[in-house]
Amino acid sequence: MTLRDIIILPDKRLRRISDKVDKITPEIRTLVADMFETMYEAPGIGLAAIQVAVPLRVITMDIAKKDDEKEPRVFINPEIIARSEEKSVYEEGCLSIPDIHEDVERPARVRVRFMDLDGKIHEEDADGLYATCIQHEIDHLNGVLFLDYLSKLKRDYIVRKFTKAARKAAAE
Ligand code: GNR
Ligand code: NI
Repeated sequence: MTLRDIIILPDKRLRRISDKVDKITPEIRTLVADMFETMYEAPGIGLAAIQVAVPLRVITMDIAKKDDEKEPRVFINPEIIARSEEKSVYEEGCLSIPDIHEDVERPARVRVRFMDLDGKIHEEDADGLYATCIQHEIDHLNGVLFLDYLSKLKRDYIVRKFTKAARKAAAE
């Protein structure tokens, strides 16, 4: 397994729409193993492949509490097939936007269809943190960031801050 670099705002690749996986190849298995290593090391509760610069519809997740047993989950070509009317607000963060945490309102419950590493299709109902996280990750596959749900004022402020930091880092 290999730790991969996580790309950070304002990297334009975060706005790409990721491609469907049409076959579980050894490369996909390696990608998933590397994503788990990278996600646990960060640490984060979810990771989309585009965050390690791979534009494929692959997500890793583990929302188990810190001292509980690990619950690694893989979602390939995930789709939200139903959303609740009811909303919930959760304070979100993103490994590609470090140190920014803001409240985001999303559907409280979703039904998700996805493929596992054996090519088997599953459907699951998600609520709570699972619902928030799967929506956040599927957004990444569509080039959407949690920033997009904030006011334009907040979003512009955060993007500017990261753009300045990147410019400064490049000049050093
Ligand atoms: O680690 C993460 N925590 C988190 C907290 C609230 C809502 C969503 C997330 S996902 C984030 C990791 C990440 O950036 N995944 O794309
Ligand atoms: Ni994220």
